[in-house]
Amino acid sequence: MKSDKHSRRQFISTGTKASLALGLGGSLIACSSKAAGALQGAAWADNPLFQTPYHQTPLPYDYKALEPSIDAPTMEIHYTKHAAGYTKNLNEAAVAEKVDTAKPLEALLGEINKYSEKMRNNAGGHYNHELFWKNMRAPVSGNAPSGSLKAAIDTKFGGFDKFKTGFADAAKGRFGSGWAWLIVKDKNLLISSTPNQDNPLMPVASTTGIPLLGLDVWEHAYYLKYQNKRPDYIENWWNVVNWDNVQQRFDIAMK
Ligand code: MN3
Repeated sequence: MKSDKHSRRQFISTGTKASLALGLGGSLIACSSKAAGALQGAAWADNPLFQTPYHQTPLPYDYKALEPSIDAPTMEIHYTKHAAGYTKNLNEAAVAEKVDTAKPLEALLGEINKYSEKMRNNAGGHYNHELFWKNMRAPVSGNAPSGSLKAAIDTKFGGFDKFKTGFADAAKGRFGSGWAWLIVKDKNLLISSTPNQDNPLMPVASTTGIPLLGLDVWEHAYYLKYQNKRPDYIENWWNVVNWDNVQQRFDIAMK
């Protein structure tokens, strides 16, 4: 285990040196230290929960499982068309840019500024959706975090309701298309958001960190059922958050 961690650190360190070698100019130091921040503490990166493959994994439930919060037609189109499109385009970019797709996608996201715009959009798109599906489950009444995650949310945000308000504000406030996030940065919980298909693993994100929970606020995620009412979609989405999955990610991110 120890040697695995060591080799992962070496790999990340090599990646950082490779970005240095590209000579990105004045912003170089800020970028590379952000990348190191996002991938810091390689223990989490060694865990299978944080090793996303370059192919779509099967949805952990059927298309109708998240009803009424998210309707079956939306889920089917979202998974088979939108998300599948990102996966296909990611793999095209990976061939063109000679990426080793046997390695987890997280490593590439941590140095996304070495790659094309097509890679950024589709690596982000694929990663974000793979996480999003696993962040959800069939609706649970009174759905809420428990245990150490609940305690950390209470300490950081002053309670679950205040956290939900802060997260929903980030999701509603994201102009146009993007994502809202709950992340761990330097062993602290933070709420953030990113435009388009960016995510907090990318050094280009305004706030980098380890993603625990992501919410897709592209219109394709809710328009069929909610039309322009993004706040209603967000409100109902809380019923299908898989807090067990978020807790597992939290435990690993805090190690
Ligand atoms: Mn989407």
